[in-house]
Amino acid sequence: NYPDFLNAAYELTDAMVTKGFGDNIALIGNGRQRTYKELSDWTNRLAHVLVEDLGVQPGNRVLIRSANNPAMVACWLAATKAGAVVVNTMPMLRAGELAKHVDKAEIQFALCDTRLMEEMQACAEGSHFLKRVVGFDGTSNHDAELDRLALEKPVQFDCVQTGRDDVALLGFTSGSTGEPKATMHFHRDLMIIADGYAREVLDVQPEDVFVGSPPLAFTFGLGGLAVFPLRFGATATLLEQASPPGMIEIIEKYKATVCFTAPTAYRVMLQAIEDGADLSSLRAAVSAGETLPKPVYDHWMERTGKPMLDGIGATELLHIFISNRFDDHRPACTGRPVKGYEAKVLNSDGSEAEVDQVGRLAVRGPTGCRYLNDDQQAGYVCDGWNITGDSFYKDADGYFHFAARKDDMILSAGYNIAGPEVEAALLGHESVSECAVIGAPDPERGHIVQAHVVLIDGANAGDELSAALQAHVKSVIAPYKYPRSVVFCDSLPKTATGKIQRFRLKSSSSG
Ligand code: 3SK
Repeated sequence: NYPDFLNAAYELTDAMVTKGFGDNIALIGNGRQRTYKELSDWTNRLAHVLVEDLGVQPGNRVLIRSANNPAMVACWLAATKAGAVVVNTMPMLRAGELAKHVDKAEIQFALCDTRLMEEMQACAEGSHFLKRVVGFDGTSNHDAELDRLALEKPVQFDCVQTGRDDVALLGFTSGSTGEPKATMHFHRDLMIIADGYAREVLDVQPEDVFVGSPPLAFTFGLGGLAVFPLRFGATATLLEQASPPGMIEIIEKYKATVCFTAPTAYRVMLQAIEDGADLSSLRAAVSAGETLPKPVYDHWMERTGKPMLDGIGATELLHIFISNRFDDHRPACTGRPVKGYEAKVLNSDGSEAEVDQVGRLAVRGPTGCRYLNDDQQAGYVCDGWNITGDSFYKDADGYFHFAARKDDMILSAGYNIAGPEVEAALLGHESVSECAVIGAPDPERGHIVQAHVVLIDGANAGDELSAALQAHVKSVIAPYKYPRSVVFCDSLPKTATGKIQRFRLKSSSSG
């Protein structure tokens, strides 16, 4: 029940001023803080530049290239106010990867942090679509072209009267294959994730201060670090390099209350708590993007007395659609569907799986999925149900439990072994910092379980530790699941959004 005409950026800025939040701090980052009134003025000036100086028309696609900082949020809001369709991109993308985005989405304009201009220009040089690339100063010192032009503009802007079902955002996902796909999201979708998940599960209040690591270019980050705080008059802190120590510093300094990050970062935070860090201001620790291992959930509960909120989302659906709740959470469990979403588990023939039977997770809800020019649509969406790449089971009480990604099931000597279950067991060992489990080809067993393990500082890699890890896994889960091969490594390959790229480990183990 949103009005026919809805501009998400207007709702998150000007409307917040009208509602009385003008003096609340909206954004903190790069050494400055901005109130809602300042953010509204800033984004209105920028929107004038986009329309009057660059010639952006409603429906034009605008790429934004930046690390997480207030200027990136301002550019996203300004382009949305101008009725453009925004494509937020990760700062580490190279020219060739940017070009794939530009071609796929037929992007005409790019707003780029001047520090990241080189690859953007290289992309623009060979592009048929890009008409104009403009630099902005991500450090907010206002000495780049976009900022200088904006200083001349008025602080009032009549936002483009977009329809609630007009596309506002293209969320790019590379999946596990590396080929980018774009999913279309409407203005109303941006409101729905805030009025659904953020209100129902997190109960966001104006006093909340958000912190986290996911890039704004990933819809997990855009929701958690921009849409959710701004919808409720709360504060978003933005870190260009969101390492766990950086997040800990922000939590202590600003008494942050809501954190969005992945389990690996929470493990580091737990160690920091042991070492004296004060993270007691955090009331909500949201974990997504990777499976939350039971030892991390248990340890967090033990140290903070509060549950870690595990959830699953997808770029295709914009944000989290199944989640635990503060008063309704279970270990090694992703929880129940968020208000407005339905979920079920499917057998391979498309029928609904029995209770406790692993199958493909399907979800239906108001925010997706709509791929842009992609034949993946027919395989992913069936009768309104989005057929995800994740295997889950639903228990008798209606709670959903992650089993594996479709690609993470290992068939070894006739046994079906879920890689994440072995990973969770390994993570319970004191010497393991991170790990990824894959099926490595084996002449006798078809595949064997192979663990790639990053050790904590001070632990010694070698046969003795390998054997200890194998024995540990056999002691916590069925022994046939133990990793017959253990590979010690310094780091694991990850996507820009922090997801472990098991397919890279697989290709190196088979080649
Ligand atoms: O887990 C994910 O991949 C995800 C994607 C988009 C938004 C939110 C989440 C958790």
